[in-house]
Amino acid sequence: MADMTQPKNPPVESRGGETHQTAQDGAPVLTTQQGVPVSDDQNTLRAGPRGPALLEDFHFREKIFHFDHERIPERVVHARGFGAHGYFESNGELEAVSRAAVFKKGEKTPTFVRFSTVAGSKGSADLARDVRGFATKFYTKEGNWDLVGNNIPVFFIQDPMKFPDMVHAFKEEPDRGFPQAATAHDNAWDFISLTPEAMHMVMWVMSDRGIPRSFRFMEGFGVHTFRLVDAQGKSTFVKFHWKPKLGLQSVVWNEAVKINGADPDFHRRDLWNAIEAGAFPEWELGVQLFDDEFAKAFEFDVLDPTKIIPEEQVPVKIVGRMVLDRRVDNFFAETEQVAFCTQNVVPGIDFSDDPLLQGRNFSYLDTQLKRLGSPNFTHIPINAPKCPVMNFQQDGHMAMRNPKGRANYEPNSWGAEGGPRESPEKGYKSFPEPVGGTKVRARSETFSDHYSQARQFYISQTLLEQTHIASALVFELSKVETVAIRARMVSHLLNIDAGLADAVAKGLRLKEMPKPAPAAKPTRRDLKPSDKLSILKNGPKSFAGRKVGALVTDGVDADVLAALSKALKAEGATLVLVAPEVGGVKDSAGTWHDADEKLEGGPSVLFDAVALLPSTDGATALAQLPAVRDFVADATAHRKFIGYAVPAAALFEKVGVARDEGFVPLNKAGDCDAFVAACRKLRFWDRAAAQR
Ligand code: HDD
Repeated sequence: MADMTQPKNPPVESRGGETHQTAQDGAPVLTTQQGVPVSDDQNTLRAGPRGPALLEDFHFREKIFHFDHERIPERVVHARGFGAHGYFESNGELEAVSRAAVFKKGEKTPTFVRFSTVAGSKGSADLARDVRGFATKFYTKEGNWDLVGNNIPVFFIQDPMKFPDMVHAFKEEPDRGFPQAATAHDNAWDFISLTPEAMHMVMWVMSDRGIPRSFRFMEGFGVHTFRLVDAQGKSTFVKFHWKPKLGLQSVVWNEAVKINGADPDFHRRDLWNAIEAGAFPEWELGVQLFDDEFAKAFEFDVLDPTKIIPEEQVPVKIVGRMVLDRRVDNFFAETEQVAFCTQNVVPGIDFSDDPLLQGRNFSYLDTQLKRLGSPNFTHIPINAPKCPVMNFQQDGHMAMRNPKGRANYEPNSWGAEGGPRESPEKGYKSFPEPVGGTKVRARSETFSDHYSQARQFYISQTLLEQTHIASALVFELSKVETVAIRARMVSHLLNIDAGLADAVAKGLRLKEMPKPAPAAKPTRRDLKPSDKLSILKNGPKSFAGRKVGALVTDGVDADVLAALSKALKAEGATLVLVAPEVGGVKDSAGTWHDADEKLEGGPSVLFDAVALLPSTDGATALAQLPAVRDFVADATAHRKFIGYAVPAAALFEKVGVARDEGFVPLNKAGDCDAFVAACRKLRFWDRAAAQR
């Protein structure tokens, strides 16, 4: 059963000195921010019980003053996110290529990761179709390294000048203030269809990558080409990849829409519960390494963030693993206040001249000042390095750490007491890349092929995944009111794949097919498909980390329930009990089982597979409940594996679903292993395209 135990409240922060203890239960005494003990936190100070409030009430005024200032500006993008602590363990494979301490063999470095959606506000729902942020802070021995990536290896734009326009277009339209957390509107597709460089990224976002099942089942990418620098100063180009140990998995769109209603915190809860249950999510860090020679010979510019290097061309080498094993103690203090910045690099890691990366290096530091209100945001524990910080920067709002002693400048003649000094040997040195050129505002011609890799992505997908891309485009563009924008988008699709353009044009019922969009390069290169780009070709081999929702009633077969629970546990998966009432059910042996969810609050969209285990009487009663119809019909339509006991047949009949091989009998304890084995495929894709 799902382990929902909550931790005890963490101890109240103590700032040293004695805490006042209450006489009754040993709990600390409530105090003001000044540490003054509070006698009454229920009533304001008044002139008589029915009299006016008194200005003198310092406790009330302080409490309201603090409350009035609780909010800080949300992130201008990636506002909704969820973080967790963990560690990165290096296997030493990069020791020869980078001098970074984090890559020493066996080195264990604390990390903090924040996953996010991009367009929605802080309170938006988790299953929006969107890119997911995957930002990692490595607290290394030589300072903090931030790898601020996404779950998609390319980006919409090539030049940071366009970032504000892109974000404005994607977010709510400014006059009406909607739609929230959705690109399915005119402004977004107007901008995209006027920005051919976005086409590759559009293929990714419209694919199932845009609706991941869990943060735990997503890849992550550093996107840009970076440099690694060894102890002798030699540089190697690198692209970073995170590979989830539990494999890739996404939901289907109809599920996403329903999950957003049933549990808008689906991704947050999933990560929280997994760590709580001790099923720590894990990723391997992989790198693609290449040199100048490869960069020159590669058919695209390695500085162009709208391009990938296929893994078939430069294989991904695993250099370590990251485990997320600790939840935050406080969401605001950690997840909200964490401040990532692409310019946070450490000796051994350096930038490339990717223009987007260079622009990002300015934006992140700048935005943190606005968001966190002081240049001292690095003093907040979640942002503070875990190695010594020694410099002469001082003062400012909320300074927690000022230089000690007389010297607050350098050079000085105070000797050892004069504070820290620079170190040419140990200090960060930028790679001495020779640069030169004429000052221009221009896009390199090597950045101009916008369709070849978009097509490569599309043709690398299974037929089913291609259908999903077409349906996503039809859905999004059908929310666009301006027909000319719909048609302009189809004109780009013609440059990617004629079949895709045709499917979308038909899905939108365009009156006529537009001409292909003019392309900077008339000839699109025909690239080979890359299997690594498909989710379904890279599915997990086990059902570990997944959830089965078992719909149970009084009289549920005790043996089957016990065996199912055992088989799932052995697989590393979770059983969630869904019952007509949350109080629970009594099984055939008379044992009581508390339910994890009431049927109406535990629809099948929240699970990877379902088991219908009613008794005969239970099935008759369930058949009367409208929520059962959705439970069964959705599980079938979303092509989930459905384990069932004989009495559940009455429900299938009532709902009108036909059984296929994805329906696995669960009538005796011995059936459970076969059901779990079937679930490893995650979905019974062979089920005829469903009605929803
Ligand atoms: Fe960005 C946040 C990832 C391009 C400007 N970005 C932000 C976060 C992630 C990314 C994961 C959230 C970090 C967190 O959890 O706190 N951004 C990317 C990737 C990009 C990218 C992978 C392209 C490869 N970003 C990008 C550009 C600019 C920005 C081109 C501006 C020129 N991004 C920001 C920002 C944010 C941000 C405005 C908002 C909140 C923050 O930084 O801390 O500075």
